[in-house]
Amino acid sequence: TTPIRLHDYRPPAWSVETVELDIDLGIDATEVSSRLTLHCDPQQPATLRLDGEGLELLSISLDGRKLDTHEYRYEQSVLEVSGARDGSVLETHVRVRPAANTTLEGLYLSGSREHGFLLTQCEAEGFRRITFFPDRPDVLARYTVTLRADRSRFPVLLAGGNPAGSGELADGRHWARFVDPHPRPCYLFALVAGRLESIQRDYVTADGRKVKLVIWSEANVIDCCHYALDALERSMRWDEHTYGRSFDLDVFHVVATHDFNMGAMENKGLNIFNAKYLLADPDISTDDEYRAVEAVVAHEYFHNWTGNRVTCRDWFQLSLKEGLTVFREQQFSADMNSAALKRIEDVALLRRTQFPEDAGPLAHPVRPAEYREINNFYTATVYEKGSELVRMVAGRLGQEGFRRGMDLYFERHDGQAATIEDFLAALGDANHINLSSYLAWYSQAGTPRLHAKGEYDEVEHTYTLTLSQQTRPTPGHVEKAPLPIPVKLSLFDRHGQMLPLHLDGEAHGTEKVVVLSKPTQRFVFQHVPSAPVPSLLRGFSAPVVLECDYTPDELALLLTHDADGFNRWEAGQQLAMLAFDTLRDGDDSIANKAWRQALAALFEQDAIDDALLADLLTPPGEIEFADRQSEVDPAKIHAQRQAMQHRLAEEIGVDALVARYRALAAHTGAPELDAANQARRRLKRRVLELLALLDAEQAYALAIRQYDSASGMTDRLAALSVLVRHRAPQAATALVHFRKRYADNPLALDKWFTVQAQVPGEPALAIIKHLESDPSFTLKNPNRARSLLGAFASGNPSGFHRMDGAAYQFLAERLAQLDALNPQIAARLATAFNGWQRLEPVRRNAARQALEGLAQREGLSPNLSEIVGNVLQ
Ligand code: BAL
Ligand code: ZN
Repeated sequence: TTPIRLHDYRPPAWSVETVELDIDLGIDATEVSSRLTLHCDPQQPATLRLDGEGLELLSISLDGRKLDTHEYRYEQSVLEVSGARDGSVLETHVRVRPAANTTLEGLYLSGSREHGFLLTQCEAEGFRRITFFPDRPDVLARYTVTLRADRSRFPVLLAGGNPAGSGELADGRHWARFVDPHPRPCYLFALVAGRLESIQRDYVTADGRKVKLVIWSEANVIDCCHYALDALERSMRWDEHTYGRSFDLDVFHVVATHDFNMGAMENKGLNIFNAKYLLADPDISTDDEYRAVEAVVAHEYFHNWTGNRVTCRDWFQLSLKEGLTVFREQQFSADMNSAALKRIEDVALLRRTQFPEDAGPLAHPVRPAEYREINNFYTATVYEKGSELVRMVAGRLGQEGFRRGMDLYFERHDGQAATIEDFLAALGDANHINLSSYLAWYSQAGTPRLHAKGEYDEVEHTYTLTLSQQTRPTPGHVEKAPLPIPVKLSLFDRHGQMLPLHLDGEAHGTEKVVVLSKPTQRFVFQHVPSAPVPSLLRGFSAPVVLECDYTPDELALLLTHDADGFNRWEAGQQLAMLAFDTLRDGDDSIANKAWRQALAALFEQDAIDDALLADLLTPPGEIEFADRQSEVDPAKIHAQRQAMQHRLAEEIGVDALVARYRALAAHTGAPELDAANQARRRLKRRVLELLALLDAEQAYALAIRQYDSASGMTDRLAALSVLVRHRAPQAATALVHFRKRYADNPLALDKWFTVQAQVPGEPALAIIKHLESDPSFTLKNPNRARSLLGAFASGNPSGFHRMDGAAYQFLAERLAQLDALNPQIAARLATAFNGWQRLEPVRRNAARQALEGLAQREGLSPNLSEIVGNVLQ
């Protein structure tokens, strides 16, 4: 296939003003009648062409006249119709086969034939699997949707928009109609039909509109939807308060399904969620999962304005809605929970997922210049880095300025399909600032390296900070332009006190943002009484890799004294990196001592929030360590990281660990969700993990007791995970118990697979193969496939990267099988191979062989072959 290029964008020759869909639902066959009123752009008269994938065309007519076969052509997923003119009405009648659809795009069946329900997923290009349409986001139309079905099999019929009638039909059938007054792109179309239960609540918007909020799920889990309903209400209030945006339909439906490719989908008025991000219950959800539910509910809701009311002109602009909506969710979650912990979590995620993507063969700009398969571009770069770009701009404008800019963005582009230029222009115009220099961040791949060097002049009492930037080449792009990099900074004296900042003759308090926009710049601070320790990139003010020649003592000082929780953690992470780099082959080092001694001191003081302490006690992950190396040996990284933690545990000491564990355990009986209880559970888990490195027997005894007495999933899973990862003698019994206890709970069973898939090292592959024969394992369910194969290949480096390459061959085989069912998920799991070029030679050769073998297979989907082809480059 030839790539689609941003450069080639043309407005649509044909657009659609109104869509009337009449859908006759059945599990095996569903018939879709569509009536489109068409508009032709007089500037570019062309034959009418509509997208349609795998549709069985039953009849077609234009302006009321049935067409003869020579008047249209349906080939290679395009329907060409002759004779259409501006104002024409095209009617088509097609058949689709939901139960046979394993791609989970378009219309498909969730669950069993007997009990399951029908639903849709259209983003990015699934609508063309339901009916013929110009399937591109810049065609906005008004929708009227009528659903018809057997009442006993499909008692609930839902589509996006306001309800506009329902009634009975002959033979036990019924119908329901929905009208959406807001023009929208077809990727936001959705329907749901089946036996579902609901909970609901009335909501009155800030502008006085009554809205009914309804959450739907299968009957057995409806009790797990209350937390999501609360989170939805919090999100709605927050968006009204923070951005002045209210909901705009009479009813807002949210539906949970266990069969979903993504996390959730923001269909207008009918959000559909992967159950993993909607259901919440102490017995099945960990604290992290509760926060994820809140975050995803908010994210999808916020899309109603950033994505739906203002949508994307084309898929290259995907980050216009995704980066911005991730940013809005991050703001919301920071307001609802601890802002520092949220920032730590998000930066850790960025480093674990986006930095490796940006440093390898899959690197692409936040706004890619070309793609073959758009589904492959729902990436950490478009989402997470995209959010960081919005954050930089928002930081530049300040809270009020950003709000002004967003107001203008909505005012200008409501009801339109916009671009990233439009977004930056609105933000800039509202503040009389030209933000176009930030566009380079959107078009240039790769993580910039920010080099910082400080020099203190004892005579002049000046501190000169020299900042320089460099971005390494990415595939196909060698030359890199300098970017505007906002660096938020403070200076500390050697006692850990913040110093007042004087720059260019002006006082700036104790924190200041300087913007590096050239390859190198110098910033001279005056009236600095003594050689300072700079705290740079505070709050992670730009998505870059900071290179600064800190001494271990300087980092230990920041780790101990920085008042900002995020930066404190960051100093600890940098110190851990330094410690790791100097811990060669088991030898100790000064940096290592500094790291563990500073942490042991903090542990003893008991003056830090428990959750922050837990995060401080956690060194960067294996993937982050690997990301800094030019020749990666994952087994060695694992061993070295374990060794560091072992020394840390020794430094704290068995007695202190056990005492702390007991103190925390005494307080964490009930599974309450407040911050203090969550924090205690987080620290308790970390303490248990450290103890397991030092005194396995005692740790296992505590773990099994914690497992048995746990009143919620957080404690239960933490205990199980310690036992399983260490292959403790008690692990087998606990696993059997867990398997039985949660036999009917897919979300809990996913965790059972994942915890075993992440046993480090050599044993992992055999465990995976054994688990595949569990009757509940299936490649057909994306959550299940991810819980085993994804957790192994992407979340267990020392297990996946075996010297003998057997896991590479194994994954390649599974990817080929999965590809035949669900190309999107196969392509996503294949990204586990990213970074193979930097493996040490033995593994590198083995990975290459597996990838080449996979690439040569017949009949791979465009999704999987694009990823495999790119990774192999
Ligand atoms: N739009 C796809 C799912 C999400 O980002 O919300
Ligand atoms: Zn989104």
